[in-house]
Amino acid sequence: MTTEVQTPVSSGTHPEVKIIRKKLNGYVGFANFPKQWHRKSVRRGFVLNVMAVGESGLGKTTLINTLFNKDILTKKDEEFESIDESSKPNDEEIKVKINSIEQEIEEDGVKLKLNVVTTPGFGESLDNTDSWKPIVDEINSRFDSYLEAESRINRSVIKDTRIHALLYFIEPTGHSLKSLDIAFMKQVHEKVNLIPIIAKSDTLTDEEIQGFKQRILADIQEQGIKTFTPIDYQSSNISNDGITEDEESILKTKEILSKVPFAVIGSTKEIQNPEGKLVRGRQYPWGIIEVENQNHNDFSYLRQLLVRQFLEELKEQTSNILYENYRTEKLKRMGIEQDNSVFREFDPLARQEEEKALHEAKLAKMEAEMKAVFQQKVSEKEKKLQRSEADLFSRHKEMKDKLSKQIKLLEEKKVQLEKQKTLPQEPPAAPAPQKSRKGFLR
Ligand SMILES: Nc1nc2c(ncn2[C@@H]2O[C@H](COP(=O)(O)OP(=O)(O)OP(=O)(O)O)[C@@H](O)[C@H]2O)c(=O)[nH]1
Ligand SMILES: [Mg+2]
Repeated sequence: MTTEVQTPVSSGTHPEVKIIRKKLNGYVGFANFPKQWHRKSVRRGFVLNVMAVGESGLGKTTLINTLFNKDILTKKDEEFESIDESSKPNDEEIKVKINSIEQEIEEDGVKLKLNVVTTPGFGESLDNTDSWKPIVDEINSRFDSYLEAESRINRSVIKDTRIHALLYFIEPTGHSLKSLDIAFMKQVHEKVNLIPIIAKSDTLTDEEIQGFKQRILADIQEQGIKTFTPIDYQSSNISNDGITEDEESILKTKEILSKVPFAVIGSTKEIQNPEGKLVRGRQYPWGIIEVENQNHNDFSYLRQLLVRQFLEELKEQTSNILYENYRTEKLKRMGIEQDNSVFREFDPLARQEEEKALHEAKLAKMEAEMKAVFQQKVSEKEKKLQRSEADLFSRHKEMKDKLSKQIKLLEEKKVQLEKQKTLPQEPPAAPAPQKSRKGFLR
C-alpha cells in the first residue's frame, strides 16, 4: 500500500481538498460496473461524492476505509477532525466542521474519483438541536456551486461536488432512533440519497438487530423520511411467470433493499477464518466476524448498493430529482417563474384566441393603410386644383394688365389726335425749287 502522488489542490469552495492517488489492496467492485455503461465513462473514470455523518466513535472512518479497501481517511486527515478534549468548551456548543477528502482510486484500470466528506463534531454538543444545520448548509452550498456553474456561459466542464450519497451512522443501542437521528434525517432526506446504517453491529446479537431494524424502519416510515431506492425498482412489478434477466436484477435489488438499515461492521485488519483463509474481520474471544460474510453482517450489501450496482443511479437521482427540486425551489424563491407563453402551442384555446387577435390586427392595419392612400390622393387633387386656380388667376391678371396697357396707349393717342385737331392749319409749304442740275457739261 503505497501513496503514489500527493498534491494539494485548490478546488472552488473547498480549498483544503487533497488528491491522493493510490493503488488498491483488494476488491471494491467498481471495475465490474454493468456492461451497458459507455466505454467513454469507463475510460474517463467515475466520480462519487459520499458524506458520512454520525456521532463520534461510531466507526465512520473505519467503514469508509473498509468499503474502498484503502486508507481513504487517515489519522493525519483526522488530526484537525478530532476534537481536542482539553480545548473542549465546557457546557458550550461544539461547532460541526466539514472535512472533505478527495482520492483517486483505481481498480482493474477503472478509475474512481472518490470524495469523502465527514462532519466532525456532529452530535457532540449538549444541545444538538441545530447539529444538522452546518451539514444542510454544506449540501445546499454544493448545489449552489453547481447551479452557478450551470448558469455560466461556458458549461462544458462542470465539476460535480454535489453529495451523491449520505451514509448516516446509527448508534447500535438496540432500542430505537434517537431524536437527533430523526431530526437530522428529516432535514436531509429530500436533499440527498439517504442510506441509514447501524454502526458497529457486532455489538448486538442477530435477534437484537432484527428488532432494532424493525423499530428504525417504523420510525422512518412514521416520520415520512425517504431513504434511497433505485427508480427501476420503484416502478417495476415482478411477474410470476419465468424470470428474465431484468427480473433477476430486480430480485437482487429487492434483497439488497431488504437489508436497510444496513447492520455493518468495519475492519481493515486481516485475520484468519476457520477455513484458514486471510479475511478482513474482527476477532473476539468467542470467535471472529468477517466483514464480507453476508451471514455475519450487511457490509457486502451496502457495498453493492453504493459502489457495484447503483453508483450511477445515485448520481442520476441526485441530479434529476434532488438537485432539480432544489433548483426549482431556489429559482421560484428568486422570483423566476416558468414563462407559460413558451408553451402556448399546447393550449388550443389560447392559440385560437391568439390567431384571432393576429387576424384582427392585420385587418386594422389594412384599413389604416387604405385610409392613408385615400387621404394622400385627396390632398394631391386639392393641391392640383389649387395650382390651376392660381394659374388661371395669374393668366387673368396678365391679360388684364395687357388690356389696361393697350387702353392707356389708345387714350394717349386719342389725346394727341384731339390736340392736333384744335391747332390752326398751316398753309401747305411751297414746292421746293428745283435744284439746277449742274452737270459736268456746264
Ligand atoms: N466493535 C466494533 N468496533 C469498531 C467498528 N468499526 C470501528 N470500530 C472501532 O471504533 C473506534 C472508532 O472508530 P472510528 O472509525 O475512528 O470511528 P469514527 O466514527 O470515525 O470516529 P470519529 O472520527 O471520532 O467521529 C475504533 O477503535 C475502531 O476500531 C465495528 O464495526 N465494530
Ligand atoms: Mg473518524
